Amino acid sequence: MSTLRARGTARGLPEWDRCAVMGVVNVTPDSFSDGGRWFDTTAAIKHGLELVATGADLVDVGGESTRPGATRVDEDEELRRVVPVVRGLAAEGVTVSVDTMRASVARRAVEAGAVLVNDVSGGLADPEMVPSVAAAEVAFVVMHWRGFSDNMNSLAVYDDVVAEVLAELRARLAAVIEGGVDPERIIVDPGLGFAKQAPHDLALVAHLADLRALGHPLLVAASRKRFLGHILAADGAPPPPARERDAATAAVSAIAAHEGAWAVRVHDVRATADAVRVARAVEGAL
Ligand code: PMM
Repeated sequence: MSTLRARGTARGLPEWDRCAVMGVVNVTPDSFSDGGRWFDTTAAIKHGLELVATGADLVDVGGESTRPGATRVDEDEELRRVVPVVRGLAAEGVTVSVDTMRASVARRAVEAGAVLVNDVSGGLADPEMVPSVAAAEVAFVVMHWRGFSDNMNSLAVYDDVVAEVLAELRARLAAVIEGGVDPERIIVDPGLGFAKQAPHDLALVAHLADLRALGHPLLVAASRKRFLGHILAADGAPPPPARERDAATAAVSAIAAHEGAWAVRVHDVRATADAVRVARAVEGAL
């Protein structure tokens, strides 16, 4: 079976002929890599359209920062940030996903045109999320998650990170399917940087094939994350800032595409779109 065919797609989403590129629009003042830049609705919509123009297949809109240590935004504020941006992008024909842990935000975003709910907690943060996604019949990202950002670093303890993430994801997938979400609509994600230290993230990237073997389309979201900063830090020097990690991000995108990922979630779309094209050309030459 070719890698392309093995990649799979999620029902309700367009089928891409390669690893898709998910561009990120964080409508937040404090996301760790682009906080504050797209905080205004008009700027956020414009940025989403720019991401599509540079090669994004879909755009992920979020209104709550999940950077390590972040505290939660309140529900009204999250709705205020997210819904108009989802509506504006969907009205322009963009395939939109909503990055939220709240069922109310997911429901309103779907009404506004989102076709995928990207919940970094995999439905654990809000008991209404799984029933809401099941009822809405939209695609759902189930990410590996152990707890909220304010204390997730203390949860980054593993004997065998790959085995434990796989086991916890399997349990989560079973619960989400038991809760009524169509298995064909579920995408899995290892949750790089969430309750993980740099060596954990690296081990997971090295074992993407095991994550693929869970049998669902795979989303990989390495963009600008701390483990890339660790890799890039020169001897004794601090890691480069988040916005100087885009070449490293594109390297992971090429690896993920080669390993059969369904999509990669990135801030800098252009470099990753090229990386994915290269991976596809190499596959084509096999
Ligand atoms: N990471 C962030 C936000 N949303 N969604 C998924 N599915 N997977 C991730 O790893 C993920 C996510 C945090 O990154 P950002 O603040 O730079 O957007």
